Amino acid sequence: MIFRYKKDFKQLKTFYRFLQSKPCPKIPINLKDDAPCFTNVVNFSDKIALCDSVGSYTYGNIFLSAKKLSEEITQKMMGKTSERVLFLCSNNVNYIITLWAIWMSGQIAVPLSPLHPQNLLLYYASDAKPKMLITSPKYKEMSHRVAKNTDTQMLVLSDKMKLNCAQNFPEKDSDFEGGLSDLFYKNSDALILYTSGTTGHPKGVILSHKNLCSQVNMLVEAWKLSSADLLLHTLPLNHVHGIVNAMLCPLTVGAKMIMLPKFDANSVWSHLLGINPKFSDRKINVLMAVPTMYTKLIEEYDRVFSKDPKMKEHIFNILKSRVRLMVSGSAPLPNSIFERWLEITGHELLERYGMTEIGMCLSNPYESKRQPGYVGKPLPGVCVKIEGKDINDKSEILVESCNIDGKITVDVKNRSEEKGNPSGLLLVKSNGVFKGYFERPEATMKEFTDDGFFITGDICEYDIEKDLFKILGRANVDIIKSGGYKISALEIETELLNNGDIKECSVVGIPDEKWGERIAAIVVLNGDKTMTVEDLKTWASNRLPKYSIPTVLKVVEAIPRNTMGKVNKREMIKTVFNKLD
Ligand code: MCA
Ligand code: AMP
Repeated sequence: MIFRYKKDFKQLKTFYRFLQSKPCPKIPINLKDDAPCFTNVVNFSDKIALCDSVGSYTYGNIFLSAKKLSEEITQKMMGKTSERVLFLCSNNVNYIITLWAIWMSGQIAVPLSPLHPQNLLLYYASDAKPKMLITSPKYKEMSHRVAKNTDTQMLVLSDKMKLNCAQNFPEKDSDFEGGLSDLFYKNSDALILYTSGTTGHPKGVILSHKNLCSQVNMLVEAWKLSSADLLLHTLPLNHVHGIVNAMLCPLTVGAKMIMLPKFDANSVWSHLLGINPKFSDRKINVLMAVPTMYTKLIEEYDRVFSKDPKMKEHIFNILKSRVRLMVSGSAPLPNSIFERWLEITGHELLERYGMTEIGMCLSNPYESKRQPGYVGKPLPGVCVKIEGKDINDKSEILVESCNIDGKITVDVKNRSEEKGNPSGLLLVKSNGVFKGYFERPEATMKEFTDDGFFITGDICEYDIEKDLFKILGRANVDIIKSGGYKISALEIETELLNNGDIKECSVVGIPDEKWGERIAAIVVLNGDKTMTVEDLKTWASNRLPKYSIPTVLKVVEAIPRNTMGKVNKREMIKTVFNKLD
């Protein structure tokens, strides 16, 4: 969608006036504790839920399409429930129909990403032991190979499903009853999301319907999400950020979404400014994105508007008056981006902290000032602790903070002037915290304390004076965050060692303003072999997801080791790449 910004400037001004006048109604919703969001559809069945590149779809239509598909799934599953069903769909209505259909038939959804290479898809398919793989026609071949290799039955969505969903209108007396009993969902698993850790292969994080409801409800409450909202969805749909925060939240409250097939800075600006002709009557008021997306939006703004003061003023006025919430998360938001975004749009980005295993946990306030570099306080229903070490190197709790029944408490233990701000491992407890890793009871147990707190692996500080939490980074250097993706250095190293030219390697994340961290490989080559970063990228292109492929390569004679023969990655980031932590 190429937009000619200047040419449409006049249209933008007229539209701006129109926007000022039309508030959307808010439909009151009773938030449920453990039922999937399609059970709310009866409250807003004729409302538009989604606009994608094909058309617009009402809640009622999506519900009815999902119900039809769920009958097919149930039949193919021969009545069995709680089986894993993989699905591979683009970011459009097919994704929501399929997800709802899987839940209506009582199965557990395992979303796959088209960005993942064949070997990774095969790994997920063999680990999740699915009974079915559902895919849209676009990914039929790719999915067929996965299904065949793992002996999974495949269901290809009809080409017409999307069109039917856009065109058919529910009868007046349509029945929006669907799915299984309340009791079933109360005790059932909903979703498995794969996440990388510091050891072994990616693990499946099991989230129950209760977990998802809790994750949704806390955000609806904290960020005042409602049916009056129109959210621009630009995130991948195999992570909590894109699925729960940006999709299930609006679907639960009856809000509207514009879903882009993928993030594209030009297209996001067009939508934010309401000057995309196809969607010109839609005013976006909520955006959720990772810091790299905001960086890319700023780059695009500088490229297109920097020499046009009038346009800059209009952008500021439109976004300031129209948008009510812009969230950043999944990785630390650099202060420079916070400040620049404020200057361009008049908006303080609301930074929050979360994780696949726990959903969202800490958030800056919705109503008062947001502090750059900080992630605020616990969200509703969340308790956190900071665990440090005492002088005998024994673990001790330094801070405990909870948000219960609308009241946030913070208890700083053994407080003293000399100690400064307490910092240490962040521990979390809430109804949003996952049930466990799929078929890995021992790995699950290792991640919880005796009193049931999840050990995040993030180092957190409580700033006593500001009364705010701050994330200082990961305890383990082998977890890299790049573009908001969590990436295991060890998984990349394992893959690189399959390259016959590489004798030894070490992978690190080096700090980068745009990507958070860049993936850098330090390699020792066999014999007189040579390698450029382009060679490495080409070789890795069908072996690793694009975002996991090293973009920095250093060929060395030997991997630097300390006197004990150990590789110190933090030291290596400083010495080999001249970067400070
Ligand atoms: C791509 N490139 C990179 C990286 N990725 N270079 C350095 N570091 C990287 N990480 C290079 C590519 O090789 C390519 O180069 C060029 O940059 C453009 O890449 P492309 O993939 O086209 O970029 P993009 O499509 O614009 O992707 C950027 C993105 C994406 C949209 C920011 O990374 C993204 O969707 N991130 C979101 C991840 C996310 O949702 N995380 C949530 C998980 P060349 O042109 O030479 O090929 S965390 C979560 O869910 C928890 C609960 C939470 O807290 O939210
Ligand atoms: P994932 O497991 O992919 O969901 O990624 C979760 C991780 O992202 C967390 O453990 C943090 O390391 C990181 N993260 C998420 N939000 C933030 C944030 N606002 N600031 C710093 N790190 C964050």
